[in-house]
Amino acid sequence: MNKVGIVMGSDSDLPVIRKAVDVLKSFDVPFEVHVFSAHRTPVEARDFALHARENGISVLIAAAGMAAHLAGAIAANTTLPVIGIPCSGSKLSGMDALLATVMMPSGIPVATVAVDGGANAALLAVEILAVSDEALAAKLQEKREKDAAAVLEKDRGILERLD
Ligand code: RP5
Repeated sequence: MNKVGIVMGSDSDLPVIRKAVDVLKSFDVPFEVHVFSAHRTPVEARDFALHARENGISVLIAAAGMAAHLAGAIAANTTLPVIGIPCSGSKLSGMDALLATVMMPSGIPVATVAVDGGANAALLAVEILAVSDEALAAKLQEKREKDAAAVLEKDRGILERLD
């Protein structure tokens, strides 16, 4: 199966990445994880993106906070799909990272998820892989049904909780 490549700008982004890793593990999707910064280790970040495809990676996830140029810098060096996660934790609570990640110039797309949206980043990566993997698509459908059932279970119990 194709791999997901995950990169974070700092190990302080780990709680967000952990949510992504948990989702990938639940789908048995292989992944590799790195700490490379667009600003502090630009050469390593670039090399990771440049060689991602030949290293068996099909989708990339890049998480960073503050002036979050990591996802864009990764996307500039690969034609693989890149999913950006803006991380909170700065004085601007992630608004800085959100704008820096989402406002990409035409020609270099980054699919940006919510601030700290590690789980959705991984789900989107799985959905991309599932385009050409029916077994994975079936697992996604199963999860959707399970999640819906959990909401409906809450619906049935909501009146009692208001007593
Ligand atoms: C970004 O700056 C990182 O992605 C992190 O979210 C933020 C703060 O990094 P540290 O100072 O915690 O290493 O580059």
